[in-house]
Amino acid sequence: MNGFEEGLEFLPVNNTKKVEKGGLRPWVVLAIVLAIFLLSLTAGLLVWHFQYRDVRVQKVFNGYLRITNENFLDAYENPNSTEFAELAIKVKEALKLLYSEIPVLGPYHKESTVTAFSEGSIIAYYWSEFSIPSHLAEEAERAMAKERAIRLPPRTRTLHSFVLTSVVAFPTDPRTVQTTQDNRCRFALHARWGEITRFSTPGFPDSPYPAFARCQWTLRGDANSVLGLTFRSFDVAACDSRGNDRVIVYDTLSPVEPRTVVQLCGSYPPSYNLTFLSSQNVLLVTLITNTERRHPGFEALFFQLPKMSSCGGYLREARGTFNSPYYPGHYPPNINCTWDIEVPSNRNVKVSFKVFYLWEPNLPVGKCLKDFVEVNGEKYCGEKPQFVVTSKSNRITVHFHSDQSYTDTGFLAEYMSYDSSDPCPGKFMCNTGRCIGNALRCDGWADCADYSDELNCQCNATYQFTCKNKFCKPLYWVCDTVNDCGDNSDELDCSCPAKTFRCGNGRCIPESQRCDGKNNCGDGSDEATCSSVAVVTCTKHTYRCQNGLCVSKSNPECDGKKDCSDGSDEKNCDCGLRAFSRQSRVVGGKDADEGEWPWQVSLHALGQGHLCGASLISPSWMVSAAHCFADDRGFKYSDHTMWKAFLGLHDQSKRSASGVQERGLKRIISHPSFNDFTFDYDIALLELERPVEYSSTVRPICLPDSSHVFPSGKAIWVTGWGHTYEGGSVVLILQKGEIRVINQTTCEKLMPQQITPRMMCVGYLSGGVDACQGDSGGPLSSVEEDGRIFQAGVVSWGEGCAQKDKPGVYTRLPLFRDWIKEQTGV
Ligand code: 4AZ
Repeated sequence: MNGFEEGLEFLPVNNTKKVEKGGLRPWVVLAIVLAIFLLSLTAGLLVWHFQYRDVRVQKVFNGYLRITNENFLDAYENPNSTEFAELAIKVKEALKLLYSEIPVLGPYHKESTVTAFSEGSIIAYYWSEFSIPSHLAEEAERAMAKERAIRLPPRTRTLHSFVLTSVVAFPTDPRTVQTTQDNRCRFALHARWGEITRFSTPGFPDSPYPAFARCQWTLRGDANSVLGLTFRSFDVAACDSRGNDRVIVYDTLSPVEPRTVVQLCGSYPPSYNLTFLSSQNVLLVTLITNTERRHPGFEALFFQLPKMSSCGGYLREARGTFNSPYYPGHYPPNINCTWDIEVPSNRNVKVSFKVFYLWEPNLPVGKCLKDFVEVNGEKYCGEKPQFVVTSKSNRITVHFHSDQSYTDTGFLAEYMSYDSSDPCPGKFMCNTGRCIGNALRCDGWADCADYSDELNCQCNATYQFTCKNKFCKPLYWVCDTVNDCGDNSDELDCSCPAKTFRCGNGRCIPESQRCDGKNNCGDGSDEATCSSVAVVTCTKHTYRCQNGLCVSKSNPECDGKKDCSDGSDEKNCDCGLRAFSRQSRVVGGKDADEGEWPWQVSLHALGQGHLCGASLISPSWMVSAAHCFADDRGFKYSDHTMWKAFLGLHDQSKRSASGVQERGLKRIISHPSFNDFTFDYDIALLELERPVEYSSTVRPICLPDSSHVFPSGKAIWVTGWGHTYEGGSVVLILQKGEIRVINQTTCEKLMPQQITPRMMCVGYLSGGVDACQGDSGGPLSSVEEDGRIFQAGVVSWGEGCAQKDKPGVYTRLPLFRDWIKEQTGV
């Protein structure tokens, strides 16, 4: 046996001897090593090739292009027509040719699909699918972006027989990625002149829209029209960070993000203006749902309008108003308007923007990169409270620009001429140019957006404190643990020694007594802001769980955190929430929005109309004020048969509107200790003849536990149809006002000998916002932790309405928690 043969032999185990004896020649070893090396290299290359080199990613680009040398035929609207099919083939070929010129796209183009055509001359909507090696994916996107940037003219391409311009394609909007082609939820609608077309999510309003759905509505109008789209009812799953269910409206028939008009989710009250305009004769509405949450969806109307030939104009009157196109509907994308305002030559002009909503998602604040209003060379955008722009001459030019994506409500502006030497006759002028009543100057409240009404004030020492920054604030806000001045000067020198805690009522207690579960202050303020929850000895100021244990945390009920070991603090929490996740943008008004206070009830006495308010606490029970049911001047108000309760009511003139539930009363339980003279214990419980059904406008408010604290300074809402001024009359639309809890000592000083521990002052010492006749019995709604609304009090009495130093007086609710439970079981 020769050595070569030896080398080829794959060393049988029983032949070790040979190896030991003879050994291998070096070149044989080298050959083996080399062979192994080559083998591994090949294997590695193969692995790399299959694993990485040839890994492809599927990319879908959505886009549209314009064919300028062909005319639109009606048949192009129907994807099943032969005309559509023929044109689609030509477009696909043109696209193929176009991609073939781009090295990172051409070889990887799989197919293109034409989804629709619209007028102008012809716009073709398509998507193109590519299978691109992963390492080229980014380059391909860049190439496509470069292609988009070549907006034509100036360059026009002739591909086949087409003259193409504006070929654009965007990576598929990730929000619209479609896993299955489900034609059951695709609709094509065409508007007719003078007609309004209705469409809705499948099953609306009786059953919820499908889970995991991909629906789309292609909306069209005639050539040269634009479309208006109004969501009449809108309720899809609440918006969350994962961006689950949503409706997206596009100003084109391709779902491309840069042409989004609006993205909607959550629920909107009926008064919210959800009207959108297109810039052309098409709109695409998509509904994408990724949850199984059950919501009714939407009902929408659309219609066509003649295309606006121009907007803006020449305004030559001494005063007038103007607004963004289609206000209060959302302005259309892609529009520019200019208003040229000129007033008599000896006067100046000011423009006051009463409403201003030019907001877009994902934009840096402060820079007006997209939609804006430009006046005097300055751009304004976003959401703004009322502001004024003035000119130094008798002319001013207002320019409005809306870009291709995202639109908003727009603006409403008033212009007027003024005398530059006296710009606010009889009023105070804010540095922003706004004129406000003189009484609002130096009252402790910033009425000017820039606080200028509260600067350089001479504070009235009898009831005001002078902050270090020169603001004047009510004396009773000093040392109340709230930084009212802004520079904290009202909370310094609050004469509590070191290592002590200053209570909300001014008492000083040792720091060690804070958060020990005992109400050492007497007003609960030492237990109000404790982070950890401990089981403590029960007192009347601690929350008692169902298992009898008490916790140190104040107001733990229904705050979304389980504080009791048995979880009882989070039970029975079907209360205090509104049906609509979005609030209307009623501007500066005091009119409540529909569904904003769904627990508010209107009580009508036989033949006398609305007399009192009440609040709903369960399907059969309401809370009101006992004085509403005290017999008076021969009227038996204590007789339950003389009352009617209206629930879900917004407008007193629309008591038979759908959504309003009218009920008689079965029983009135006035508090046995109610004192008709002092109004002490001014609370009553009313049982409904028949339970109400909860709906978007009828819902209960949460009742606070007996240990619940509403600290002084807290902002609370008062609502009702009562008089809007002393001696006025009841109003039609439910009103709301924001007021603040006033501490008990101040309250007692303001109305000596009249305030009992059952009463609480809430309002402003400066007056202005207050409850009034007809609001009695209505609730004080306090927004608590986790957004839930608790009833803090019942409107009871006051010396007049909205007068200075005479805040409204309310019956405290927590004191009556056990009594309510005893009487009603709620
Ligand atoms: C009333 O007569 C009434 N300013 C209610 C509240 C207030 C005044 C009067 C508080 O029903």
